[in-house]
Amino acid sequence: MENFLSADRIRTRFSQAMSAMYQQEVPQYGTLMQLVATVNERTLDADCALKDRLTAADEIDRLNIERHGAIRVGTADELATLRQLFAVMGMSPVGYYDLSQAGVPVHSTAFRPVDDAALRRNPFRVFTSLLRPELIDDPALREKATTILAARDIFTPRCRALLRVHQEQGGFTADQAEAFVTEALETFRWHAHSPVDSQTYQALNQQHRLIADVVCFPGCHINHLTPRTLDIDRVQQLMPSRGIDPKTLIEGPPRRQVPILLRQTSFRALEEAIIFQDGHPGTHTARFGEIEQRGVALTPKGRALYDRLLSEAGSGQDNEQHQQHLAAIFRDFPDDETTLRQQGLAWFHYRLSEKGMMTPPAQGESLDTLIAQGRVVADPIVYEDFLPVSAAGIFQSNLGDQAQVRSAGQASRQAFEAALGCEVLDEMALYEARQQRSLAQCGLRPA
Ligand code: OOG
Ligand code: NI
Repeated sequence: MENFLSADRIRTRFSQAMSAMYQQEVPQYGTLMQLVATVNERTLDADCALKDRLTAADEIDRLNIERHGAIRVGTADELATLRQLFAVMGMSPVGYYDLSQAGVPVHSTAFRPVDDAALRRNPFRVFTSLLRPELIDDPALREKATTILAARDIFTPRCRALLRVHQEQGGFTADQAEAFVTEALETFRWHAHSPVDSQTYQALNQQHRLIADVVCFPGCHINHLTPRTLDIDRVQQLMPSRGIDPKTLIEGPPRRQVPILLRQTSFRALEEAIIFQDGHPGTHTARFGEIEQRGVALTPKGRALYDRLLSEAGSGQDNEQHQQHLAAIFRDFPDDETTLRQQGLAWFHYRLSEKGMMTPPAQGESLDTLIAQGRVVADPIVYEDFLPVSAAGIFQSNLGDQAQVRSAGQASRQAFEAALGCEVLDEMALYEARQQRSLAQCGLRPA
């Protein structure tokens, strides 16, 4: 049916509606967005090479609409329904993240678009965590949490009905898509009224703040949204001047000539007033804002080097010192595109230049020669995923810096996939396939 709205359009409509709602709910997020837009503009003005680069790679247009969000759910049914909801927007579950190692009783995936064209249009991602009730030690409390979760439906009846329509029709008309965005948004809205009594909340909160956050609300409120910045150090520096209190450390790799993976920082979660089911007033700390700077995706070899250097560097108490220390440790990580490419540390997208189109690659010509002659251009492939160690650091925005690290169960990817109703996609396979496709399009044999 050609009069269906594309999944890309629905995703963009949804991510815009989500952003508008969150700016209303958490005005500081709007302030952060403005700051990011200003810094991005200045960075591009000051760096023509970067601007040309992003323009040529078709990255400029997506910059200001680009963001990710995060949610946490309580049951397999909720996760499986979210899978259908995000599928309508062209988003698939990619990657498995075990956060229990960092003392957070959840495991997660990222719903995001996967094909090149969709990523170019709008790479909106939602980091989605599933509570692991088996990590609640007290059996009575575990039972209670499970009962509360089983009784709620975080989706509106109309949303569920529309999901069925989508499955039958294989798409949405413009009107149906509009209704769907409105209904789907309800699942992610903040509720100042908790359907549990204050005692239950206190008990769950004492087990772990995240458990209370998942169990004690009628929906899975969006807990942060994250615009993409071109200069995270600058935004971190400027946040206090806009009345925003950033977390201490920027997570991830240090600042580099060639940015790799993902650097992130956030502001501390707000203390918000809530009313419990028994009428008692209270507060809940869950929602914050975050920024991210994305770099090139690493191959398994590059990732292994990243993981080794990151763990060697450890953590710190002061951002400036920590960044200097990181930079020193990361001297062992090549910092120019040619070496990253030749050593197979990062993924690249290859394309023919105008010269290359006039004189296409012939059999036997090496990639290095073609690049040196300016006939083939290698653009870094942007990392579209998340980092478990950084994610654990971001969860702390919620938990306070002195958060308790607790022992945790085994990673359970199978249990997560059973709840989801399908396997998660392997992000490395996706990057590799993209690189291979681009080589094939240049008329080159995959490396
Ligand atoms: C998710 C934290 C992970 C990120 O950017 O790494 C995340 C959460 O707090 O629910 O969003
Ligand atoms: Ni995030």
